[in-house]
Amino acid sequence: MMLMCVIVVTLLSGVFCEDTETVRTLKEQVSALLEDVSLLSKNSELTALREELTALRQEVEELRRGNRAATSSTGNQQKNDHLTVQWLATAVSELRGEVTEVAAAHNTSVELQRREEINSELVLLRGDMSSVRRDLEELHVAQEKGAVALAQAQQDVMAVRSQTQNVAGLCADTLTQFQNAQTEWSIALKALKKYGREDPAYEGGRKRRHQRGLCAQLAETFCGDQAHLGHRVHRLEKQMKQEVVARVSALELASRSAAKTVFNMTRKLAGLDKLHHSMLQMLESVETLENELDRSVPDLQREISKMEFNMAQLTSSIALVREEQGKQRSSLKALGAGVSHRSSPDPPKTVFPEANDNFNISTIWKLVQELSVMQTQYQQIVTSLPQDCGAVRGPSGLYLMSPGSLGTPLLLSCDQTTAPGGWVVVQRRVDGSEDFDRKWSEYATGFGSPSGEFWLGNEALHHLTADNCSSLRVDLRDIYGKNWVAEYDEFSVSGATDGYRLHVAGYRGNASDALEYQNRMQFSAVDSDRDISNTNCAANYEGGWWFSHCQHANLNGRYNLGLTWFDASKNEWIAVAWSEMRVRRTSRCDKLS
Ligand SMILES: [Ca+2]
Repeated sequence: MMLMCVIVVTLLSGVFCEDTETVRTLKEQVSALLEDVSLLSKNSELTALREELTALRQEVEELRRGNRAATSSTGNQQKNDHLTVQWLATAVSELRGEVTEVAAAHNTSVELQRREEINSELVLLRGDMSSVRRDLEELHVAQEKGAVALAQAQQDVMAVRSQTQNVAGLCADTLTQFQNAQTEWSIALKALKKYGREDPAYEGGRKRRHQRGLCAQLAETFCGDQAHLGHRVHRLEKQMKQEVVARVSALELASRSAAKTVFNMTRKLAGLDKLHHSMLQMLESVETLENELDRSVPDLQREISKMEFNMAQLTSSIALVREEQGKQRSSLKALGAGVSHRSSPDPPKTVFPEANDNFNISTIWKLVQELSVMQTQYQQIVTSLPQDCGAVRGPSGLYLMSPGSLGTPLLLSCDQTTAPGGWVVVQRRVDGSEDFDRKWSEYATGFGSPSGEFWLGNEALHHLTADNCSSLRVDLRDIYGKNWVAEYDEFSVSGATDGYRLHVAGYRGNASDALEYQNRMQFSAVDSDRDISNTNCAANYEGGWWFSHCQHANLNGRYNLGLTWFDASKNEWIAVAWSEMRVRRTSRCDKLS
């Protein structure tokens, strides 16, 4: 192929030397065609192209020969050359179109190959389909055969039933015949006997013989019939028995099978009933559990918040215990160092004042008298002081007072703003600046400043409330800024000998009656555990209070974590950030007095 194309090009270049540019262009086109042809050389459809190229070569040869013959005639040379070139150009363009077609055919062949693959797969699928169809047809045939056999069996069963009915009818007929024969036989016998007895002299021996012959004939006939009938009846009875036995046994078998099936079905039904019942119960239980869960969710949330609060308190307590242990270790070390440094066992010398010569008895007596006067004046001043803030007519503030039988003046903080006024503020927590983790004696006398955080003192509280004419108002503000109030119509604190026991009654307010849990309890401090708990509540919560087991309310505990009041309505602990306790004499006692 390549060689052929090269020849074509050579011929073209030799013949049309004058039209060199056109020929060059044609050469380039032919080269491009050669490249295309070389790419498609392996394609089987190039045969036609090859043939056309051969034809082209032959035509070119003829042209060459024609040119050589007409060399002399130069008149039409140029015209012929032009025509040839045009023809060649047309041929080349045709050739190119054919090459394009060949390429397209090549692409088509790839597609055809794919189609063939798909076709082969389709053929395989068709084979599978026909196989399946055959199987289905076989199954259909088998089904039809089964249906025919079933119909045949049903027909057989019907025939057997008909035969059985026929046999039964025949048997009944035979029995009827037999009974009729017996009846006739007995009638005949009676007639014979009658004739034999009543006509001994009638017509003589001829008639008697005839009767005897007739009688014998009848007897023979009936006897023969009777035997035949008996035989038939016996045979039928036997057949009937056999059939009946077979039927009965088949029926028994079927009945047993049916009974078994029924039993199984009943058992299954009972099981299903049980299952259904259990399912219903389970559903009910699940619903109940869901309802209980829904109901208990708020309680659980409250418990969780309570536990979180307690956890925080415990964590704080542990940290403080550790801190305290560290302090105690330091103290022990210091004590040990002090003991080791004590080298001289000399006892301390006590200096007693020596008697002055000028200090005589009369001077002492005079001094005692002056002192007595001063004491009387002091008592008068103290007695003239107001006993509580109810007697104060001024605004809120600090006033010197002498509550009850205390006998010593106290600087009390009066609150005239909170209705109805006349409140003695006995406790205040504001910011945790005052240490409330104090001993019994400090709680007895009181500590802190009435203008800030303070505890009035158990002794003062006792004297303020000893006549049981006081009411208590507790004001709280939680860490979220919400205000709470708990008021008690009755409030009193017993004396030191009774452990400053708490008494409250007549609650009202929005903070719940949390003090009731600790009502009638003695006061406890870190060094005086008077609660009913196995632990030391005052030490745990770092503040003195009327603890029981330990607390539902505590306003003297460690600031933030120790300050609590239990809100029973929501079952939640109020995290107290600010608190004030006020005491006021009630109008009830004023009326009594
Ligand atoms: Ca205790």
